[in-house]
Amino acid sequence: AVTPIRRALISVSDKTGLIELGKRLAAANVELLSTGGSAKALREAGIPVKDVSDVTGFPEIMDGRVKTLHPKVHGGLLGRRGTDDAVMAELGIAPIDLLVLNLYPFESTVAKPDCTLEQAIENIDIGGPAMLRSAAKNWNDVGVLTAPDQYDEALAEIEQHGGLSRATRFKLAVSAFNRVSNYDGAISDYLSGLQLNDAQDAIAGHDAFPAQLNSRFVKTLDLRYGENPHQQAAFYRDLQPAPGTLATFEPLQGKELSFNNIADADAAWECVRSFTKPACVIVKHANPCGVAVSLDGIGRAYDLAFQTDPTSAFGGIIAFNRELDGATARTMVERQFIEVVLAPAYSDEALKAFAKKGNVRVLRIPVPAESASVAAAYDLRRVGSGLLVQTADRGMVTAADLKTVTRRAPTQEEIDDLIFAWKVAKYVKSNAIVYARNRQTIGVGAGQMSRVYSARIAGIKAADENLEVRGSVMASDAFFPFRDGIDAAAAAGIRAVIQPGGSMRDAEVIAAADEHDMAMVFTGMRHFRH
Ligand code: 93A
Repeated sequence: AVTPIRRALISVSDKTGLIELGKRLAAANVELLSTGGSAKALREAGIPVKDVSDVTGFPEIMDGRVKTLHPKVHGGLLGRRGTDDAVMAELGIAPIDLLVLNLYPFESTVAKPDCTLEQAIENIDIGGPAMLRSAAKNWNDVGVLTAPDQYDEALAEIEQHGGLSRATRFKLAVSAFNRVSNYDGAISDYLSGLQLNDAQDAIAGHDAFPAQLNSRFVKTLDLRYGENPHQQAAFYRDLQPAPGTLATFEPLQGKELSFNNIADADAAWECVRSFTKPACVIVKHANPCGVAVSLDGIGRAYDLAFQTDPTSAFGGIIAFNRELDGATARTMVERQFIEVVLAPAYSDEALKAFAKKGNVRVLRIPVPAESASVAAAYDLRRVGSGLLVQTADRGMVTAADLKTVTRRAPTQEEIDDLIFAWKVAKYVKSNAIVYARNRQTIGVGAGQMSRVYSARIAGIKAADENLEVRGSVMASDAFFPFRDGIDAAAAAGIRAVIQPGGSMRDAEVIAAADEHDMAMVFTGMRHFRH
């Protein structure tokens, strides 16, 4: 059943396609009503249009805050043809058969980095969503368009049939409710984010978790497939990504990113940016397989990170926390197959080197000036039909937080290595064991169900690459439940250990370390990562 369209109300912020729409509706003998700016644009194009304020008999007031919130407008949209005819006639409410409306640009306004609260608030549309809801609720009699990309198809239908079909009206109503829902979600997320930022320190409290979570994401990439080729996938970023996070990347060259590339890139990037000195992190299958920090610069850091495990580094995701120079980039492309490179900046020479290997995905992640506050981020994980939500693991210990529990205290050199190994362990899947010496990973044991196996694997890796464990330190992401892990580490030549502590058998574990003349420090903080 096609309902004829005789009157349309046009109120659009995005004026794209407005004139053509007005012309075609006028040509189809549709009477046009419109709000301030839209009416002005139509009139200037010579299209006959009536002001909404003339229909309501009420001017637009308060800088446009109140322009369409009137029974003559909402009655015209909501009146049921047939049922409400008498009351409409009695009160002089003329039916409105088509609403063309797009909302104040809230999302794009708050996406601007310098957006003020006042600007955000002024861009909260009130009358627009109200009209969209009225028209969509009354979809049986009214058509509703919310975006310029819907105009053409609807106009063609109107021109051909004099109105919109029932199926079209229903589809458009659903789309209008979706638009309103997303719009309100964006407002709610934006304002909630401000509230959280004000209370950064209180975030650990449960206040951080609303009764209903409306996290909004915007699609930035359609991916070829998911974790496996038979899965479909896309990448969405937060409506307001925190500065310096992976989601803010700029692709500079390379093949399209894959699902696994993005997951690995996040691990590599988060790990590398936890270091202040020049660092390189190489990730494979979501785990760092080589990490190094070097005061000689990132070129040296890359060499050292690569040395840890060249086999795994093949096809790796490589991240740097400094501008990437030409010499390092040339070494990289000559030495190994690379999936993704991440850095805050690239020299022209570096970009030239990568250009020779066109497939390498080169991503730049702009890093905010220091001390720029990082928005509170939730860590989300789907389970069945539920969602596990926690605040992100921002815990980071410094030398001052370490508690020496053994007779021997770590030397300064050992402390530097312990902190380094601890930072790496935070990004290794549990159970995580990291051996390190001179700010270079010597062996990494990841993702084992028992801690002893992770330790054994770290040792095997070191041996396979002829890396000397003697004199290294060991980090463990969670406490040692028994002394066997310490005994095995001592046998391999480990001199100092960093771990959270807190086991029932801490005394036994400390005694083992003392027997081997090892230094052991407790962090009091655990870094499970699953
Ligand atoms: O400030 S409002 O919330 N108050 C209203 O009564 C109202 N009616 C329509 N914003 C309102 N609108 C919005 O104005 C529409 O959603 C549209 O985005 C915009 C079009 O204004 P103009 O035609 O003056 O450019």
